[in-house]
Amino acid sequence: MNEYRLDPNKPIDVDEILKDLESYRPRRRGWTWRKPAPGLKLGPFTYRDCTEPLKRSTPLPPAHYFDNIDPQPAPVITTEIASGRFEDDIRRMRMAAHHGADHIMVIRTAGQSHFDGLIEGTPQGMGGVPITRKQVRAQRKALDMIEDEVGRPINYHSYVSGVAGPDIAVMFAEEGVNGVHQDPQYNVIYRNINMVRSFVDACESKKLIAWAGMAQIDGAHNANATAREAWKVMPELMVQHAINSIFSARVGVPKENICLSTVPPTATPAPCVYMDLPYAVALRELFHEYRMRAQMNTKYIEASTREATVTHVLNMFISKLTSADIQSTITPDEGRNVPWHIYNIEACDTAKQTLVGLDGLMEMVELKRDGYLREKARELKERAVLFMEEMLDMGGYFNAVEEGFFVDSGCYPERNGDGIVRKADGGIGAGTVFKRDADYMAPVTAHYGYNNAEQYGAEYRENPSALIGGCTLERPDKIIYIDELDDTDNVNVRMADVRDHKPGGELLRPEMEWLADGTVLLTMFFPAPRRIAEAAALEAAHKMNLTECEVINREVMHEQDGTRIEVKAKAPFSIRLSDLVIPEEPKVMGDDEIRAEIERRPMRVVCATIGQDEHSVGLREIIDIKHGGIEKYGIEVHYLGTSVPPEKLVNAAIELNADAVLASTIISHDDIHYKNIERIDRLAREMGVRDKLMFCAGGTQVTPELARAHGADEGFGRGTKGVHVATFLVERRRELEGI
Ligand code: Z98
Repeated sequence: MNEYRLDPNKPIDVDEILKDLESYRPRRRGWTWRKPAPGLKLGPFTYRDCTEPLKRSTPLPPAHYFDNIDPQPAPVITTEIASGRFEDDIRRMRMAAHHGADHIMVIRTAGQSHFDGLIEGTPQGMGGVPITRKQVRAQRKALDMIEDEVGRPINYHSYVSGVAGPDIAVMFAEEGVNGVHQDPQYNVIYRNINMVRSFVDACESKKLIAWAGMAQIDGAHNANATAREAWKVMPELMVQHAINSIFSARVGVPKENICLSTVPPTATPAPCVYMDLPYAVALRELFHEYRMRAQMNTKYIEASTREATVTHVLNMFISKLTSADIQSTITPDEGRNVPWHIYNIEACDTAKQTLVGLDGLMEMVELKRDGYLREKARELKERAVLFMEEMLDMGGYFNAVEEGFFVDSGCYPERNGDGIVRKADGGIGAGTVFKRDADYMAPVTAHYGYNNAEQYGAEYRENPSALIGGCTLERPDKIIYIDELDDTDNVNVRMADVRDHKPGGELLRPEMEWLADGTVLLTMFFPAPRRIAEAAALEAAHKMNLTECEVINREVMHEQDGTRIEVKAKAPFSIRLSDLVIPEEPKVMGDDEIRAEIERRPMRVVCATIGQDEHSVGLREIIDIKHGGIEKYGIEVHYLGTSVPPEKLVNAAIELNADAVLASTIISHDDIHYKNIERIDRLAREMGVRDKLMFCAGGTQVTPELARAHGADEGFGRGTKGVHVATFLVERRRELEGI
């Protein structure tokens, strides 16, 4: 076993994760919920609905105003990762965990549902990752390390469905997978897998889910995403939830591990909260014994991150008003067909920010107990019950599916006759279910139904695998680990191709989903109609020497006056670390520290825009309290105005007995800015005050090096903030006084 551990100061080393996988064993089984911490105090605040904070994490952007606190909301936060290359997803998992995700779902490659057995090795996927033992083991191993780093268990998740459902369930139970989607209705309706086979397989799969303590998520939300008008299938969604939930409970999955995959069915411009909230209430009332996994609406998602984010936030508002045990985060990647690392992470931040922002909401507001909300919720439940009753009348689920009951675009009991029809003897795997022979014997753990083990002794009834000294669930050494089957399509080949860009090394290339993929996203605006703007954007990207340019989002600002375009393209170059000139990071002291120092020892500065220069905005940004300028630390500022001759500035400094002069200079023709800097330095020397007068020069064309070379103590260029100048002044004064 190798001793690799994550170093917080280094990129995760996927090579190390891949070492010794054949002997890696998961360290635990089962799903983990967050630990509530009511009354949690962090920085200056008290939280009501938060959970234990992380040991190491990346707080939200404004956290630096609040002691860098990073409160974690109550629901488990999901991110879906699906780039097709599991090795790159490992890096994304670490980022996601640091932003608060503790449920990592790996989407499967297109078509895996139709494989009738396990895949081995690590082939590359399309629209998802081929789920194999090696891939699962590597990611679980990486997550074991990541959870040590962030100090919170991370639930790893994928799908137990398709023709090979039970095979996958066994592998997941062996490999420490913590959560799964399992719902035979999904097979039947969306993958056209035979219904008898799907329900029989589901019994076996659910037994394994129960044995391994996995959380199970159903597939009802897929009806929402598929239906022509998603809000019309609300009654049906409840029926689907009911079928899978009670089925799972009967097979033995504890109710607290059965999660309903619920989606607010609609999105703006529909009056969505008015429609979605009664539905959410109805669901919580009918299914109060189960867990809610709230997924965001994806049906109406377009390619705009802004729009998707608003939908996500509105959906989380519903979650907050009703409840969510797991909050999913989906990104507009679904609309653009590219999974980008950064949008996964942003969506996790959106969830964290929204839910923490809504902390304590339910202490202050309450859902009305009567009126429209309750009447609508009741109506939806009644429709669902009627649906269920009609289904029973006609002989049950299989008959109902044969009659096209599901994903019909009418709101039951309305019917539009456009539901998905499947035949009980049709679909993939039809005719593959056989009655067990009388002497059938299965000496395995977590097996559904009668398995003849007790013919060898009553003690084997509950423990049939004892007959063979334990099956792979008890004896992982019996697992046959296959490393790779394909010499050309595997992780080693892919990683060798980009070896020179290994994170932490000399070469860098922009990346969106795979290491060194070169993908960039450009936002452009053209004062032109959409079609012209699209063509112009592509042309612009070509002129930037980018390749594989593709418009992935267009938003009309005005039909004639402007269109916003987003282009995805490839940058066909790499950047050498040794070629980079990385300027020193500007020093900044803490606001409180500067304030305390100025309070103890007041400071006075005189400032002006010098020469014949009427610019004032830049300097005012540095001074004014409104923009976070140096005034806010209590520094006494005397502003002399614009076009101030250097003599006047120096004289004023002497008269006022100032500690410092700040000279702003924007105009740069004939190097006038540096000439004026030199003049101030010379005048101050001539008047004998230069050694105790600090002198800073600033402006868009000023560089620190040249300002110093021309006699200033320091120069401040573009991007300077008040805090940079204040830090310099405080530190310089200490230096001059030998403190
Ligand atoms: C989600 N964004 O739920 P394939 N089984 C069930 C599913 O819901 C799904 C699959 C299997 C969604 C992801 N759901 C979509 C119950 C998929 C996936 O055949 O490998 O695509 O099965 O988070």
